[in-house]
Amino acid sequence: MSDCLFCKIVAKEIPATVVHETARTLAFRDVNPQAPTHVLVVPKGHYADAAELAQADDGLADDVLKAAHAVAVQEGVAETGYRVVFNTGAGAGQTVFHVHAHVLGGRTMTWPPG
Ligand code: D5M
Repeated sequence: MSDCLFCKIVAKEIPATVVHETARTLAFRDVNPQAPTHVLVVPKGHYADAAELAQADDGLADDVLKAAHAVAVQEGVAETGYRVVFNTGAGAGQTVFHVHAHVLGGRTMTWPPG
């Protein structure tokens, strides 16, 4: 999508700090980190949200989840615990409508989330 921020990051039209990449996913640091590790994992193709990603019938959701775990291992937070969050819909706080998994770690997480 030509006007999608994360499509532009995937296309390298907008800079980002990329930390992990596979054939179908890209992971880069969040510009407004909420934890010592805060990385966003996106599919390179455009899906608006987790609901759309869940309907992609080619294992793409698996790829995103596996990339999220690979990022957690790479960042050194897999052992201590990390959180994977898909804000889905404006009412849940989603602001960028290209699906992304937030990978958060490096601090104690509280529950329930706000
Ligand atoms: O999360 C959207 C996230 O995207 C939010 O945590 C900020 C982040 N963001 C916004 N612009 C950028 C750029 N240019 N690079 C990296 N991260 C960015 P949501 O769940 O939609 O609220």
